[in-house]
Amino acid sequence: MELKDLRVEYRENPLGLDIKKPRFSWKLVSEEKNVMQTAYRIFVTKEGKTVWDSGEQDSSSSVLIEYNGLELDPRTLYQVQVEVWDNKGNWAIAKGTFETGLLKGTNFSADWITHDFPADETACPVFTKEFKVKKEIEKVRIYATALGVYEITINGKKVGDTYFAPGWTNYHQRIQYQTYQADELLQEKNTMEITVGNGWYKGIFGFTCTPNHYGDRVSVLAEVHITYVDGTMEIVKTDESWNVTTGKIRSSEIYMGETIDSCYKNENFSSVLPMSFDKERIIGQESEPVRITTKLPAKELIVTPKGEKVIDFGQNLTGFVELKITGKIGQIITIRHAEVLDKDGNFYPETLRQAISIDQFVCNGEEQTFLPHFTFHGFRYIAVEGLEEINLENFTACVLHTQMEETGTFTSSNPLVNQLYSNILWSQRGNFLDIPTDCPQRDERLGWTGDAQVFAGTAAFNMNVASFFTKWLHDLASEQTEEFGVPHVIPNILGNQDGAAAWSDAAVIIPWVIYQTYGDVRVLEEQYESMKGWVDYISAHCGTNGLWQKGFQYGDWLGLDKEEGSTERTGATDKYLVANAFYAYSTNLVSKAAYVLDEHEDGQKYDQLYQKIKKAFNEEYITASGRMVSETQTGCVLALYFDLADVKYRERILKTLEINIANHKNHLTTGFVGTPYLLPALSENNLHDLAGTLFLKEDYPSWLYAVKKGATTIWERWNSILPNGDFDTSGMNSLNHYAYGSIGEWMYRKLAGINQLEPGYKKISIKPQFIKGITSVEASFNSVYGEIKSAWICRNQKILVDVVIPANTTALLYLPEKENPLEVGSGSYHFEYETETNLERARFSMDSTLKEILDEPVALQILNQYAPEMMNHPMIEFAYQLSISEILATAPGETETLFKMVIDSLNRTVITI
Ligand code: RAM
Repeated sequence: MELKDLRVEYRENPLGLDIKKPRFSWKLVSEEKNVMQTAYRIFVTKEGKTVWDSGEQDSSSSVLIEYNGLELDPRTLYQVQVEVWDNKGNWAIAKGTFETGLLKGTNFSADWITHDFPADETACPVFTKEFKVKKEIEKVRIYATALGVYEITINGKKVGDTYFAPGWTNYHQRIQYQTYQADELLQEKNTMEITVGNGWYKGIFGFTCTPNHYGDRVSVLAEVHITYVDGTMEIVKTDESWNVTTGKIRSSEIYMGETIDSCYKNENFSSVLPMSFDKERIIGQESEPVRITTKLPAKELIVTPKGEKVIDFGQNLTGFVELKITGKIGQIITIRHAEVLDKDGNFYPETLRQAISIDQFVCNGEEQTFLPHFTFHGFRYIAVEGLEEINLENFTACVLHTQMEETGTFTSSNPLVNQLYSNILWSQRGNFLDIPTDCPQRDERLGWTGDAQVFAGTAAFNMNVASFFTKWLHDLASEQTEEFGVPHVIPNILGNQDGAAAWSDAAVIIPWVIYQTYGDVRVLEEQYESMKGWVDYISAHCGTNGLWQKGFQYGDWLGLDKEEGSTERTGATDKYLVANAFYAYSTNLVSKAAYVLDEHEDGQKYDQLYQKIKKAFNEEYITASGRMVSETQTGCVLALYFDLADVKYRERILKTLEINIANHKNHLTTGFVGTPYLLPALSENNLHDLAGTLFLKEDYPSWLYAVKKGATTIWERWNSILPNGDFDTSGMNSLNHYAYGSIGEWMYRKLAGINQLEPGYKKISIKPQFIKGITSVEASFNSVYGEIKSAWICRNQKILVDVVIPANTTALLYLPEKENPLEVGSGSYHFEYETETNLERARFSMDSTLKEILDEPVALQILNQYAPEMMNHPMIEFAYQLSISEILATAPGETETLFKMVIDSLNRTVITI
């Protein structure tokens, strides 16, 4: 047995940790089966002296164990040693470190400094200081933050490799500082520069593209702590001795892009001005920083019909382009960004709305590498101007996001499904840039609570999102109104907002997801007031019937079931039905959280409230014979999945749902709110086959429709690009919007069958559920205990299942087609047995639409050959969305034989599985 992954607050050997009671986690790794930890002991030492010895604890806890020793000192390195014993008589040890930051309460002694440039100056200020180092250095730490976004260089070298520090928080109450290790950067004579971009603090942001959301002057605060070998220390800090000038970054805005003039030299240094900004708001960095996590080479050079020189990176992404070039002095290269080309193949930046996203580089005649600093773009294509000849090797797309550990994998026998999975992952990468944003490209990029809420479950499979969401939830709580209403975007720059269902419910649902995924109780403790407050807010807005039926709601946002021609975005489901479904759901979660926190009185109180809401919900929204007020997919799904409908109504509601789906020819109509629960509700109510049918639909509207249209990220709308190649023109059409990626959770939980029976996956359930059309799945989730794997193949009358259960956990294995689950401990398991099941799917049937069939080029060939007159028939376009059986109901008999033949030969030739 070995110990791996010793973590302090989810991080490996963290630097600048600003938590008074950090928590330790580790993983047991063993070749043996059924391994459980029987005891642990943690030592924490400082300069060889023990500050905490947990003593030998007979316990299987190995996740998030809280430090309980002497009070931690700021800026201090601690050694951690964990010893573990297992039930097989083994002992193992792991060692690590953490270094504390300033520790909140220990304020910066530096001063905030700013400049007095005229208001119309767009160039980024560069704050500078020269200083000497006289003695031999042992270590150097820099603690810094800014109002704006900043980058530090020492002697021309960038300090650290992170971007967009200090990150976006509710600056009215919280602003993070960062800690950097800079041991190797100092020389005898040093120049330190801190460049500050407008960022979220002062920059142009929000729908209205207005600046100064938090203040109209950027500012910086920094301390360099130099420890010498002789034990003495010196601090260089921002104060009135610094100078300020402007530098090569002549303008920079997150939405608008950046201009770097490498010929620009400014020797006009002026004195800095003091700035007053409450230092009490300063907190340590809470989540992982933003970094360039991948670089993608340029794939193809395209000259568009309009003559634009366009480079395709093959992937819609968030970040910027690095350009290597030896240009002429003063030569200007302009890079514009777009997610997509239009149907004629021209550059199409419309999805960015007013976020013009233009980077400009002015060359200095030397060999140069240009890289923006304080802007990011959502793009797959760039249009390049100012270069006669384009050499693809000189262009690289840098992918930027919060650097979270990727914890999930998923592959299947179906390439379209694999592409969908990739699209979900890329939309998460693209939108987890310091805060969870709705989209990364247009003049929005806001922390919409609803989007984060619906996607959180999937996000937590794909990546370790514990610290990321913890930080954001702290902001959420800090932004709640006096009545505990939750704004719809966090951080909130949209002004006064009251609560809205499913959006504001992020306050309750996301902490619960974090607790369930990582066994993290602290997030519940810290958010408890916020969670309860939100539910109490709703209660205070209820009528005498105990239901919330007034005020603004987003309903089932972008649901397709609205009336024909309606421009309403809230879907057809009664908005208050949605609101009360979430009211009930959140109340139930608050009750559960209360029990976890040993708040039994609250637990009972909210449970009673939950029962009351359920009763009122049934009275208001379901008739005595089981009809729902909104017989929409979302209406039915919420009533079933949130377990709201009385048992006596469930069967009828399920039937209603089934009929609704059939009426839509097995297509979904759900919006943001219903989509995450649609397939789970079917799978959990004996309609898993139907869930599979919906999941694998390839025509509009469906998940795979976008994939077939070439999507490399998840679209905001089911119809972001219409079947004929036109774009949605509502003015709200992002091609990188993770909300509908919420299907990822169902893929992990149902297709791969990976579920937790206890928080943190201390007890696991593996229950793969087959669907027709997928003959194999291989998925894994790296839980806080270690990697869980579930893989299956069902082909040629054989089922093969491979499962890996990490040490220190147990699992229930539900093998497909076997009656009783197996109870197992850790280890790798392989099963092989006979089956009659055939998952190979005849993709086309008489129920397929003409469109679906014609999308296969072979079908077109066959039809053109045998029935050219039909293909030219004026009604053919009208019949596109009709199924073959529907067409046949009105068409002459011999067409039937023809279609049967086409379908048969298609099923023989196109099946890829
Ligand atoms: C749009 C956002 C977001 C959604 C809100 C209600 O502007 O893109 O996705 O949550 O509206």
